[in-house]
Amino acid sequence: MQNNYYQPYYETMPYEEIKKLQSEKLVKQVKHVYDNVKYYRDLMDEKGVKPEDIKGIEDLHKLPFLKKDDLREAYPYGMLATDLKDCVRIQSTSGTTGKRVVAFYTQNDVDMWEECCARAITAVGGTNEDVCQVCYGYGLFTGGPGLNGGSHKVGCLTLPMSSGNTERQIQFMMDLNATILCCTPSYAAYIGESLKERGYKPEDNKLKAGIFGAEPWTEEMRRDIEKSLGIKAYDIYGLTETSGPGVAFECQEQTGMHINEDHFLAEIIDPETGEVLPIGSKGELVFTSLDKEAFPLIRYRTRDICVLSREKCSCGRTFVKMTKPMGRSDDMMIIRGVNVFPSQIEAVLLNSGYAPNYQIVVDRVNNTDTLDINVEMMPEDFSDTPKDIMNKEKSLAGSIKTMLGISPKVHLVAPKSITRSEGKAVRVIDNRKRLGINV
Ligand code: DLL
Repeated sequence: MQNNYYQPYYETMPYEEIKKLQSEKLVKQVKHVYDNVKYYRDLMDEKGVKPEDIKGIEDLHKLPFLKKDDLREAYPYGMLATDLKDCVRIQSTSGTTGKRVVAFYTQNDVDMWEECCARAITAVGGTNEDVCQVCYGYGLFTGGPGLNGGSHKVGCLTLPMSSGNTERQIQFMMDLNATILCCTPSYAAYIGESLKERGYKPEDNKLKAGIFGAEPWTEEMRRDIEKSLGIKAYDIYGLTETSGPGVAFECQEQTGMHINEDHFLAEIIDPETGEVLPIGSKGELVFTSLDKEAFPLIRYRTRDICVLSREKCSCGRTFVKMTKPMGRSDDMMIIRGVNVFPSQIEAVLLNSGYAPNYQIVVDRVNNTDTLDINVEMMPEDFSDTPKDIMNKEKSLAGSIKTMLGISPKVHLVAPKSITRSEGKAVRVIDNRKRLGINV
């Protein structure tokens, strides 16, 4: 494959020039945020830093971090840096009422985000001759809208499928000759299996590449997907807070994801101390969005653990590369593409009159994540008939589904049957680790 760039000027810019560009943008962005976002101005004042102290990226370390809790505290408008009338869109993190982060976009923000996705599509060989099937979820989740916009910018014929309804996905894929598939890696694996079950061979479809992300996946999974669909499978990374997918993307080398450094300034820090670590160290990824107008985040702690590398890439891009996330520095799990915190499940249990004695068991079966929650019955429930217990399990599963957006299997177990811990309670057993997935 040739070296395919969407914006070659930026994608192959010498590093010295990228640094210069980042410095100029950072100085402006810090002033924009200080002038318009009281929440962050207070954090800077508390630290004794003024916009004039930031003369370039070498001063970045002087600025305070932002965390997910800050964004929740500032919900909904506390981080907004423009007039609401200048905003054209919101997107939101998966999750729950109360825990949601709402991100705002001006038209320029949407354009920049879609260009990042267009870079990712072009990097896997996408052109205006391609048919791009987008089966990430549409709506508040950024996956569908982001790749949809990127596909338009490239000029692909875009199939805005959203997720689910695999029968229809396969029908459109085959009838309309889709050449690029965008979805979560677990859904790609499932589509591969479903094609096989229907008697299709990998060479029967016209797909050439897939752009898969939003959840952890392994090299083994990549090989399986590539085999079952007869394609090259590429990784894509991003998070709602910094726009969505396309913050980083893989090129033909498939050895890590190039971070769109002209828009996102990356740092690696020690998650315990906050100390900035040298390139090549494993630590928490922190982003500063250099161009975002409505929802610009400075030194935002992603909680994703990874390593950055500046080794020369055969694709000609000069942007720094990040490894796949190797885990998280908080307790967030990604289950069927949805971000889940154990505390959300605990809140439902407590609200429903249960004691906080529970265990969450996550696994991946046939490439689909499973979520089982064992909850101790209250002593007064113990005498209930099996039918009563089943009804209670169903009702609790319904409340948890309302909170998380995904359905768990709830199992009410005998009082005192969940092992009590003498130290930190082990609330989560994530069996996906046995598959080598970095959860
Ligand atoms: O998952 C955005 C996205 C959509 C990325 C489609 C790629 C493709 P959130 O729902 O806010 O946004 O979740 C962000 O998902 O902090 C990571 O922990 C995880 N994540 C995203 N991409 C990857 C990936 C979208 N390629 C959180 N590999 C991030 C592993 C990923 N984890």
